[in-house]
Amino acid sequence: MIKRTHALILGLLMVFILASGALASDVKVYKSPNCGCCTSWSEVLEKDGFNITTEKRSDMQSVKDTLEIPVLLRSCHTGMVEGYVIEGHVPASDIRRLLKERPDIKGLAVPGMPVGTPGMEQGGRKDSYNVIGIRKDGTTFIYNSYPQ
Ligand SMILES: [Cu+2]
Repeated sequence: MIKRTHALILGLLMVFILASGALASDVKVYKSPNCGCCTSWSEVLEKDGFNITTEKRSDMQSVKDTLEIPVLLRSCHTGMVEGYVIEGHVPASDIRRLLKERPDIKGLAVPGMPVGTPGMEQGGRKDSYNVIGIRKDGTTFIYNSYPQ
């Protein structure tokens, strides 16, 4: 009887863990202490339902070196979600699609800091930009394009 109760509790725990995982993904954000647009991007993701933890780093280039983010694709902050690298102002919907489809790639990047990306709003101005997919061998492809 005790064993059955334990099994039931374990089962409920598993359901709870799986359910909470499906609801909110944890994003670890590396940013330099004074980066305002990095914080704005984090807030956009938070509103979209992601759990954000921030690590302030004054050596962002070495963070990107360690994660082997191609130099030409670099931006301000770097995020990590479920093993994927998210470089720069990548829209939440593209991260959701990534986590749903789970391609065997390194991650996504929006190089530079285009105006109109999430966290880079400036009035109504929206520059056109691509979300770049980074394969594990460092080659790239266009994952999505804006405006749509
Ligand atoms: Cu930025």
